[in-house]
Amino acid sequence: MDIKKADFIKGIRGTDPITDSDTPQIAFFGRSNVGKSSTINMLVNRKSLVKSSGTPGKTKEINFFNINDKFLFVDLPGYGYAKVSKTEREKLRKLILWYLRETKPVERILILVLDAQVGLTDYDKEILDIAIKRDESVVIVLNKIDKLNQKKKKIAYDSVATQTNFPVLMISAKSGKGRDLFFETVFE
Ligand SMILES: Nc1nc2c(ncn2[C@@H]2O[C@H](COP(=O)(O)OP(=O)(O)O)[C@@H](O)[C@H]2O)c(=O)[nH]1
Ligand SMILES: [Mg+2]
Repeated sequence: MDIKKADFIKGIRGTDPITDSDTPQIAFFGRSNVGKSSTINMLVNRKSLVKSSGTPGKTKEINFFNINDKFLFVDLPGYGYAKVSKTEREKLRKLILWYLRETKPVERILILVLDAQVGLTDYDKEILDIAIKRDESVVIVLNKIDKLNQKKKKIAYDSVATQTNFPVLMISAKSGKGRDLFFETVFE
């Protein structure tokens, strides 16, 4: 996909008209450090549209980006960052669940980003359970596959694919591998 435009619109912490806009939303979920921000930057071919790594403070909001005036990328805060206080973590969890349950976009696809070496955690399963109950579209992305050899990639893929009926893709935000497949799958 040719990205002609990728602009930050705004970050929100609660009710805002943008959540219910009629522009399709592609929303990135996943634990802290799995590479959500890096993945978005790779997909839009920008080095730092989204601030990535080392700045957990930056990700307390749900950030919206306008892509090609056609759809929105939504970067959700990462859940489970160890250095964040329990109260703060609970707040983020509530914000993420609020976006998932209470907002009503006309069209939305959830992208659940996992670290290929870690696979599905309880947090990811909680997100998937809610998505299934709400009949949301989901694509699971196994990131950081540049760190795995062929054999480990297969193990990582099988372990996740046997636990879900959603499409599972393998990508590397670092090398760009899987970018075309991502857009094909999401816009199929
Ligand atoms: N090797 C490798 N490292 C990655 C990849 N994607 C992200 N990272 C690194 O993982 C860390 C967390 O990435 P970030 O995008 O900030 O994760 P986020 O918290 O989910 O948004 C950073 O140090 C990234 O450079 C990848 O595909 N391969
Ligand atoms: Mg991030």
